[in-house]
Amino acid sequence: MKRRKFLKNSTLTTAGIFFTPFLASSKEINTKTKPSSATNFPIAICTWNFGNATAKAWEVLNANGNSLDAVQQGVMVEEANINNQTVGVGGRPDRDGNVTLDACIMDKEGNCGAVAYLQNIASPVSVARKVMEETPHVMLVGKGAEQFAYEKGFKKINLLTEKSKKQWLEWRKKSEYKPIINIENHDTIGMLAIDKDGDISGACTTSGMAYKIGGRVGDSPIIGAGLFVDNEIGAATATGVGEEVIRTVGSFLIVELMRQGKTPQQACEEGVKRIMAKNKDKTDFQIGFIAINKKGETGSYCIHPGFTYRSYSQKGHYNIPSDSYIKR
Ligand code: SD4
Repeated sequence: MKRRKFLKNSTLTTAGIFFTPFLASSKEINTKTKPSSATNFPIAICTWNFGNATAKAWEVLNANGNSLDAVQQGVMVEEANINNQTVGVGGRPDRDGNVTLDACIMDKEGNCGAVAYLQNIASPVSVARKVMEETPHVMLVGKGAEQFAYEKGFKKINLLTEKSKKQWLEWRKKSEYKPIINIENHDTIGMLAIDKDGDISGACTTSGMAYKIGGRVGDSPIIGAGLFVDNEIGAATATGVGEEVIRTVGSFLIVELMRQGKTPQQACEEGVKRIMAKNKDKTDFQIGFIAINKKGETGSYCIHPGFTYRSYSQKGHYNIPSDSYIKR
């Protein structure tokens, strides 16, 4: 369901929690992998209502695949989805009309790879994984990242769809650059998964803020900001105004808070509160965090109502509305 529609239809209470089972029949929740009663894994969760992405990740996990493959293949579903105008192909361009993509991936060993300001490549997360596995580096950007992708066999494609081009041309008439993302204007996918062995991985991928200044990079490809995984503790990922997430190193902060004993829910709440403490007079922006701990417990928190996350495990496939700092 489109988020705008979700907001309209939602009967979210201030308590903020009710579960919407995804279309999937209960058959999809089959029993190849059985968690013990104290744990809830395998599991995949992702920002927003991307049920096709979590379904793909679950397919990998349920076939005894590892969490790294699950998160990569899961977020690739949205990278290829031309109707998602904040990720991959079909993403909204910067103010000059260039679609520039940011992504990162992190595994159970703490290995990580990232690309930023990458153009003309459909799956930045896959390039990020190549950076992680086939180079001594963590992050490649711009032309260097693009060249690297071609060397690894990725094809050059036009990321700007007619729909995004039309909207950009319309925007150009006024060229009103608003660095604040409207809360209706972002759908970055960050995904966290635990496989049958209890190992955690994460991935995050985006085209960033619509009509951003050329060269701008947000939190999504920054390890610690848009994504962080510590296989001993848990993982977190973010969506929303990247500048604010970077300022608090949001995902790292949340994992560290879990290390100190907070639940994923408590840690996400504290992460948002830290951001709001630095923005006393500014509330017109959205950020959503999701987190998972080693047991497969999950949590989320956001600034404004409307953020949801998907969860797929033996317990079912749900779209879970997040509680928020600002109540409706
Ligand atoms: C960014 N965090 O580039 C991303 C934007 C986002 O959904 O989350 N969009 O700042």
